Parts: sequence; C-alpha cells; structure tokens
Amino acid sequence: MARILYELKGKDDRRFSPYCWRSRFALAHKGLEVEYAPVRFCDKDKIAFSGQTLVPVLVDGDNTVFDSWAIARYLEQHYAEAPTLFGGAIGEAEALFVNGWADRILHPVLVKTVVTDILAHVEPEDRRYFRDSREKRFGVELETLLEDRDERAAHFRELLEPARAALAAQPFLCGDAPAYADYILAGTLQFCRLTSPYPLLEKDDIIYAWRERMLDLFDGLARRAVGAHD
Ligand SMILES: N[C@@H](CCC(=O)N[C@@H](CS)C(=O)NCC(=O)O)C(=O)O
Repeated sequence: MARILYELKGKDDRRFSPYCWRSRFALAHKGLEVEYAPVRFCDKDKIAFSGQTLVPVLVDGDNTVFDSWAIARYLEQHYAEAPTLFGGAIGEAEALFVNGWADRILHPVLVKTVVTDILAHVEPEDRRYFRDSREKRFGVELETLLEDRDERAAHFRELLEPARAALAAQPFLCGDAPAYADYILAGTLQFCRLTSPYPLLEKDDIIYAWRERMLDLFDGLARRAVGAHD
C-alpha cells in the first residue's frame, strides 16, 4: 500500500517545515514506512488533489489527510495497535494544548527570528513568492526583522519556560519516553536548525539536552536531515 508524505522542500533538498517534521516523527513513532514527496512553494499543483495548499499531506492507501494535527489523529486511530502517540483521550487533549502553544505562541516569535535566513534556503523560483507572502504577513521588509533579532530570540527562549519546567522533572515532555507533544516542539526547533545558523538555544539549556535526545530518535532521523546548522 502506498504511503506518501508530501512535505515542503527548499534548496538542496532541505525539508524544513515544522509541521512536516511533526508528521515525520509521528510516522516513525508508529513504525510506518513512508515515501517522502517534495513540494516547493511554487509547486503546489502536486497537492491540489488534497483540496488545499498547505503541507504536510499524507496519502495512506485510499485516504488523504492534511494538517499535521489531523494526520497525528488519523495515525493514532488507524494504527491503534502501534505505539501510541497520545496515550489516550486525556493525553490527546493535552497534546492539542501543546499544539496550540507551539502554533500560536512560539511560532510567531520564532518565524520572525529566522525568516530572513530562509531566503537563502529556498529555490530561486520560490524566493519572490516567499518574500512577498512573508512581507505581506509581517507588514515589513524581511531584512528589518534582523534589527531586533537578539531581543526576539531571548523572548523565544523565555517562552520555552513551560517546557523547561516539565523537563526538569522528566526526560521528555510526555514523561519517560517521547510521544506527540515532544514531536510538536521538536518540529519547531528542527525548523530553526535547518534554516538558520543563529544560535537560538544556549548549550546549557535543559531544552538543548532534550533536543539532543530528540535528534537521536529513530536512528537519528532528525539529526541527519539535510542542511542542519549544528
Ligand atoms: N496547521 C497546518 C499548517 C501547515 C502549514 O502552514 N504548512 C506550511 C509549511 S510550514 C505551508 O505549507 N506553507 C505553504 C505556503 O506558505 O505557501 C498544519 O499543522 O499542518
């Protein structure tokens, strides 16, 4: 049965989407083999069959699922016998909270911190689209975001405090072993790691040590990704 994950591709085959990383981790957690299909910003015809324009999109036999959260829920429901992503209904509800925290609190700050660097990592044909769409979103020329980058990065590190509190008590956000809430935050940090040389995390940060553990999972799935900056 064909199982394909359509995911964002930048220059030199960099797969930097935080949402696609959530799905990559989730598939690996379930032990499912998957073929990765690259989609560039200006190459969305490839996912037109899904009826929308964002990745990740998962095709699993006759099923098409888009949106990383919907993909995680689909995998949990359809592969219930494989290791659980949520650990039950309460865990799923808590993971939804982490999903919202990452999307609504962390990403707006993080994206502004690294977005200017992303320009160098998208194909020349995608660069104009990327610049125009992001400048429209942020209301400024991308280069101006570099001016207060240090302050923004410090703010981002502060926003990670809830994760630090959890990791002070246990090795993973989900407890003794990683599960979907860990994959959400790992996807967020992987996005930065694959697009920007900016030293976002301090090496003595408990989050840095946790990220190292996440990079080691699944035979170094995330560690060996093309284009990592550290
Ligand atoms: N809520 C969606 C967000 C997906 C999303 O924003 N994907 C980005 C990649 S990071 C995308 O496809 N962007 C295409 C574009 O900006 O044109 C999810 O969790 O999957």
